[in-house]
Amino acid sequence: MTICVHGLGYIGLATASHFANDGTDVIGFDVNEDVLESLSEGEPNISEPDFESYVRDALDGNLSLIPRPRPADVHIICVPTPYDEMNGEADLTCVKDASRNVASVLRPGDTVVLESTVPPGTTTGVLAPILSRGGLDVGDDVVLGYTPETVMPGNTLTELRTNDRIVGGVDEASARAIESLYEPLTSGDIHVAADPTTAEFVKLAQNAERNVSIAYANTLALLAENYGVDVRSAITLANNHPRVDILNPGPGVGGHCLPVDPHFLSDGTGATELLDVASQVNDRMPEHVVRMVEDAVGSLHGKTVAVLGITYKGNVSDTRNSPGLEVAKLLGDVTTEARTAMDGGWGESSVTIHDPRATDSRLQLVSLDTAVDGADAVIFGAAHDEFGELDPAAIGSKMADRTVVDPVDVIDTERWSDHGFDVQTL
Ligand code: SAJ
Repeated sequence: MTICVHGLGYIGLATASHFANDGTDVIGFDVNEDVLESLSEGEPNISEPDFESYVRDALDGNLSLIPRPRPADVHIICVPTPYDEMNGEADLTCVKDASRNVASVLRPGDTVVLESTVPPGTTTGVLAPILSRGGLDVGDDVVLGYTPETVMPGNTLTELRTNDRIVGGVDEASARAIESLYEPLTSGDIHVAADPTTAEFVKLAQNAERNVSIAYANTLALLAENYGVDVRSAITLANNHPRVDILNPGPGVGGHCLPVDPHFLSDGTGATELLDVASQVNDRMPEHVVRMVEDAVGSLHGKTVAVLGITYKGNVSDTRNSPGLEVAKLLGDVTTEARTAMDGGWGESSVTIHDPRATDSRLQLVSLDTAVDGADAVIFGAAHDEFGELDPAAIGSKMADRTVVDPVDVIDTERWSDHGFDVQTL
């Protein structure tokens, strides 16, 4: 059996490597030649070391890269589905392109699986019609279904091997064929949904639930401030109830999944009101963090603030929709176009940004020493493990004033307080 994976981003690469390392011949295709080139040079550019070496093993073994789509027994589509904000809908351009690529090499008896996160109805309403154009009948001639990826960036490999999977086929035979394809890959259970649309809905329901739950935690954080209550200890106490499991507050919700996926559920009926409010609550958190700094240092005018951690969460390199970066942008100009930290933004403060994991060259990232040198305040925007190890005495000795705002709960507040820091937390 040969599997062709279409789209070698984070998920496509994980999926392709997983099948290849399990002994299957895999061919990987991506429309982006730069991706193919860096992979063929053995540079997967992944921030998780174990995942990176896993991909290298696959490239040294059963995974080969191809410059154009080729026939294969199984086609797995793992392409991006960004949110088109202008039109308020999912941008399915890549899914349609990949479907056309698959259709161009499709043979009777082949299997096609979509893994990308998509609005309910995409597999049957968008993918199936494109595959049928050449005269093949989906279901009768071709196995077709949807199974979403659910791995947590930062813990990719473990979750790939252990997470349950949801599978939805266009008919019973398709569902069973896809179930047996993925069965050897995970120690988790495989759950067969009624159809692909249900499986697509379930994936969105999972991420939308998390977004709402985080909005609830953020709401509690705002309320707790009014009562002088430490929200994290309150949540820990509340979670002792057998049916309560509140998540953690933070500077906002970032990444390419949680802030986007709830929009994919929207069908224009207004039934998504709760999801919309949750997103608004989360979107307002970066502003709240800036206010926390402002309250601590007085006017931000002329002040220098160092933002440490601008990836969308701790221990990843991805800066998409990053709340920490949003905090920095509210404070001042953080792009390389601004050669030096500039006045501007919210309080005409200067902002410096440091991140040991981020790789976005458009950002004016500086070393830790440069970032904190002369700063009036430090904000932690992402909970990288490295930040938990920082020495408050060394940081404080470089700063103009000792204020630290930690909405991501990464430092030992008592330790930093002992070194004369005014510590603000969520
Ligand atoms: N966050 C909080 N408080 C929390 C948890 C997270 O503020 O208690 C923030 C994070 O800091 C980050 C954002 O939410 O900014 C999203 O982070 P995350 O770790 O919750 O999720 P992602 O986006 O990295 O991955 C999610 C996961 N979905 C679920 O857990 C339901 C992952 O399993 C999915 O595979 C992934 O989306 C995806 O690709 O859809």
